[in-house]
Amino acid sequence: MNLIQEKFAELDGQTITTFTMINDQGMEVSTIDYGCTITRIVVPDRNGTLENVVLGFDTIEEYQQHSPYFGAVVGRHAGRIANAEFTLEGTTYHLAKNNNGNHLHGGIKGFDKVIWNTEVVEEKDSLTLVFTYLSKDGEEGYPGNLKMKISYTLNNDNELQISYEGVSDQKTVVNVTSHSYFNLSGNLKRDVLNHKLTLKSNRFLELDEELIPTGEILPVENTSFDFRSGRKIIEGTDTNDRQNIIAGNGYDHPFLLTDNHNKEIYLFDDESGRGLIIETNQPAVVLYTGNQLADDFSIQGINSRKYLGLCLETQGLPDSLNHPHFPSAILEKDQGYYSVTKYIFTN
Ligand code: FUC
Repeated sequence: MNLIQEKFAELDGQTITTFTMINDQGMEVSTIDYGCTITRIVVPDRNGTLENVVLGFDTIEEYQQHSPYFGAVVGRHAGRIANAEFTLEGTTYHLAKNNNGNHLHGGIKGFDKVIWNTEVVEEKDSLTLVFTYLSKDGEEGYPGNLKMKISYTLNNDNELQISYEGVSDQKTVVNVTSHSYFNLSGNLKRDVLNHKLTLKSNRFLELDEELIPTGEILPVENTSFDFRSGRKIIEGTDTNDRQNIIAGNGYDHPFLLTDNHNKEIYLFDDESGRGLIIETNQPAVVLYTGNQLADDFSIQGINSRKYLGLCLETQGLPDSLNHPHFPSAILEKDQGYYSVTKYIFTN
C-alpha cells in the first residue's frame, strides 16, 4: 500500500490537499479534503489496463464552477426536502433553499463545499483516510452541533469502504451519502447507456415534477424500474414511462433495497469487463443517470454531456421528514449515526 500527498489548490488562505491511496494491485483512489471529494478511481479492465472510472476535475475552480457534486460527500441530508422545511418536536426548521425553493444535498454550503480535517491510518493491508468536521448548530438551517467522522478505506482486494459516523448535541436529522459519478468504460471513453445494472429492489419512490417523493411507493414489476435480473441503463432513457420522463429521460429515483451486505447493487460494463458491486447497511439507493449533466464544460478533456456518468447513492429515503411512513432520518441527541458502504471493483 502506498500513499501520496500533494497540494491541490489554495482556497481562502487554506491549502487543499490531494491524498492518493494506491494498493498492491495498482488500484488508486484520489481524494481532496474539500468535500471529501473523490477526484479519481483507477481500476483495471479485463486486460489489466488501469483507467479512471469516475468523473472528476483537476482544479478547484472547476469544482466550484461546474461540479454537480462530482465525487463529494453530500449532507447533512442528501436528496431533496420539500419547501426546505421540516418539523421536529413541534419546531419548524427552515433550511437553505437551493433547488427550486426546495433543499437539496445539504444546502448552499453543504458538506461538499467545506474543508475537512484529515488523518491517515496505515495498516499492513489497508490505508484509511479519516475526515472530521464539526457542523455547527444552525448550519444551513439544521439544529444541533453535529460532529462528523467519515473514513475511506482502500484494501488490497480492490475494495473501497466508506463509513460515516455522526453525533449531535440536539435531536436532528442526518442522511449522508457519497456522490461519485461512475463510468466503468475507463477514462470516459463512452457514456453509461450500455452499462448493465442489477438491483435487489422490488419497490421505488414515485417522484413529482420537482423530483420530490410524492409519498407513493411503487412496485417495479413490468416497468423500466425492474433491475432485479439486470437491465441496461438505455432501457430507461428511451421509454414512455412518465417517471423516466420527469427525471429528464432516465432515472433519478430512490430504490428500496431488499437485502443488505449481499451484492445488492451490481453495475457491469461488458465492453471493458469492469464491474462494481456495492454493499451497504442503508435502506435505499438513489440511481441518478446524469440526466441533468450540462454540456458547456469539459471533464479532463472530454465534453460533459448527459449520461456520461451515473450515481448510486446509498442512503435513507429523501424527504422522509415529510412522509412519516418512510424510514426515519432523525438522529436523537447523543446517539450515534452510522452508515457504511463498500465498493468492490471487479475485472
Ligand atoms: C442527484 C439528483 C439530483 C441532482 C443532483 C446533482 O443526486 O438526485 O436530481 O441533479 O444529484
